[in-house]
Amino acid sequence: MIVDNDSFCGPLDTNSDSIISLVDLTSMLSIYKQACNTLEDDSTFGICGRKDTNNDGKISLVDIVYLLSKYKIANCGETV
Ligand SMILES: [Ca+2]
Ligand SMILES: [Ca+2]
Repeated sequence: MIVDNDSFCGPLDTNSDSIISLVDLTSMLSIYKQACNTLEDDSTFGICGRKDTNNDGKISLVDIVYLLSKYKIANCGETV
């Protein structure tokens, strides 16, 4: 899938505080069902990873369910 614009999906943790909260959920919902560019460097996403969690070039229910599975879990459950 080729997306011919600069609409990056971005990081799951949009405000980079290492925890998924309402602000991050709101950010994801704002691009729900939209195509977005997944060609970003993984290292730019932080500990919680990318918004497009299954890397299919769009934000769908799968990605939202993933976000909710990490909701309010410190460092997205990763060991730091
Ligand atoms: Ca956050
Ligand atoms: Ca996706």
